[in-house]
Amino acid sequence: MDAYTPTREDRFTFGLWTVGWQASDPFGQATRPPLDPVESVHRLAELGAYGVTFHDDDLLATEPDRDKAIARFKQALADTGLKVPMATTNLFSHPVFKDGGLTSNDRDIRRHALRKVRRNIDLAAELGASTYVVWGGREGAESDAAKDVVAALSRYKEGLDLLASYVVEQGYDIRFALEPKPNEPRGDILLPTIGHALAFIGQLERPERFGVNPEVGHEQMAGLNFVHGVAQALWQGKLFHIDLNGQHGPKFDQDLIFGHGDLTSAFFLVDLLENGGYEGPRHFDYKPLRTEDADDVWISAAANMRTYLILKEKSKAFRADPEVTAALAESRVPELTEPTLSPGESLDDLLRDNFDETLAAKRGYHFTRLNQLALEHLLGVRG
Ligand code: GLT
Ligand code: MN
Ligand code: MN
Repeated sequence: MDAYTPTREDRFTFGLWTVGWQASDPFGQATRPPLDPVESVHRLAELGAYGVTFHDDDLLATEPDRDKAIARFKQALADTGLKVPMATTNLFSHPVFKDGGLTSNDRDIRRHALRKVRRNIDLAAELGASTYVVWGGREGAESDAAKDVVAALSRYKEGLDLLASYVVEQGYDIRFALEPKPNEPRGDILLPTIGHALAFIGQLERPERFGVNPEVGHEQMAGLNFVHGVAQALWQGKLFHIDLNGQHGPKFDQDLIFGHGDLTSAFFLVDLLENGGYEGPRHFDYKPLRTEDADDVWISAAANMRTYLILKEKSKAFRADPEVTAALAESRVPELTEPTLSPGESLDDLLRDNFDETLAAKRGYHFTRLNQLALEHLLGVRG
């Protein structure tokens, strides 16, 4: 037990598919045996997690009988007190979804996908989940000839509108969180970034029921700044959920442990989440490395939470440091929160300003000093 030991109040959650990943990849077979979801629930509870999340199919990892699998899962939740804040549907593993689920060219498959989501939404509601994630990993194409993207977006909207209406009709306290990803497994995936997803939500019948579930690595695969994307989602009141993990720049989706990729970005992300009004669970969507054995899996799960808590402490120390406060002021960071016009002022009033453009252009912002201070906090040589 130390200051970085997680407790339920930290609200850390894990997908069953994360610790349960058997590590088969396009080039090699599984390196770990299947993991019983019941064991995952118990191990995560012991490590201090708050909850677990799941795809419909994850529950069937070691028990093919759906009713039995659900009963065993429920018992494990009751035994440990672990919550299920989020659930989702697997519309990507089965070969039937090779051209997508809600946007497959095949109409029968789209109807099948809707039935699959509907059934798992019922289970999600029963287990008390308030967020339903939609990651359209197979909703996309490899060839621009193969997909009518305009029609696909209409079908995506149709499917999501139907599901949102269903949730409202049933009286479920569930909101949807769209998870963007630029590519992999499809060559190009629909709703590739946070920005695309936010814009798409505005076209839905019930936009208030939809937000985003951004994932660190997915935005970084697209070369984008994850902290900026999350800030915009927060600003729009759309950060319903978040997938924390690590990634080293634009390459295949690494799903590393949180902080094991771009650490500086992870520091500023924790700082934003802790101070920017995000109240949802801190959900880890990572993959234990393929090189790791069954025991290492739990070391990796713990590492996600520990790293988050260390960064949280670093962020606190950064903000409490008087030198940082002074540097922020010298960099005029707080000045940006001031509206550009004073109350009652108009554009005409600006004409009366006595502004010296040459002088203003000369002033430096001293961001280097500020960034170095952040880095030194992160490296543990201050505070
Ligand atoms: C899949 C994907 C994740 C999504 C999950 C939700 S499953 O592992 O790589 O990013 O969050 O469907
Ligand atoms: Mn990922
Ligand atoms: Mn994810």
